Amino acid sequence: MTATLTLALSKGRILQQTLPLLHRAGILPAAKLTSGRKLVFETALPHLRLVVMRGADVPTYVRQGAADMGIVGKDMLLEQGSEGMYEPLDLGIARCRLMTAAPLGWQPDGRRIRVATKFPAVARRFFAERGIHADVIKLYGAMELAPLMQLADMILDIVDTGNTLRANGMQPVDLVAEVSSRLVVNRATMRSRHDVIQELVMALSKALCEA
Ligand code: PRT
Ligand code: MG
Repeated sequence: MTATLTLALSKGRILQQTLPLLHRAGILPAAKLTSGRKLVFETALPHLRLVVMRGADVPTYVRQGAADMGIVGKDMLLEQGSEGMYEPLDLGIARCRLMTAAPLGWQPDGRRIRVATKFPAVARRFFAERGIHADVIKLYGAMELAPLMQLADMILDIVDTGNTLRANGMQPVDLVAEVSSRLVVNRATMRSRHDVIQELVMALSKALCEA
């Protein structure tokens, strides 16, 4: 009797793009993942269960070993760090970019730049590496609002089509990082359950090739 492994899934748009991948990998949830209030799901595989949670919580669960594996955006890993985890697979889904952006026509004037973002650690690192003095302002909602309201000069946010920026009179400035969703594995689990994990990684990479 082998202990059950837990795979933590990020809900929202990552989950939508994870479902076909799981299906092709033969990981079939016992109930529909996207409806109802259920959070934990058995699968057709006796040794694997799925948990659905906020993407921002996945690294914490996997780092602590409360979940053995996770599927999460690289943006979250860059913000929270990958300590205690391996990142064996780039799933190539939910692709986007972390970018800085500013109102059209905005020019730095030598003063400290105020940057609004949901990714303060990424922002501090990005500006520090460039020797730019930036005051980072952590926000939770629409970043585009901050320059409109003179709370910030720039933002650092996720950009996909650029439509959100354009609709608010802003333009991308610098690429901070390319983002896609990754499979992460708790380091201790990787050692103790190497065979099962390897099998799962293989099944998922095969599913990626078929995509
Ligand atoms: O509530 P919260 O937004 O924090 O999370 P959520 O549970 O709603 O998750 P969800 O569904 O928003 O997914 C978030 C994850 O998806 C991120 O961590 C990324 O890894 C990935 N991802 C991929 C995206 C996008 N594409 C994306 N376009 N996350 C967010 N966006 C948003 C972005 O915030 C911005 O407002 O889309 C807007 C930009 O899109 P364009 O096309 O207008 O440029
Ligand atoms: Mg969202």
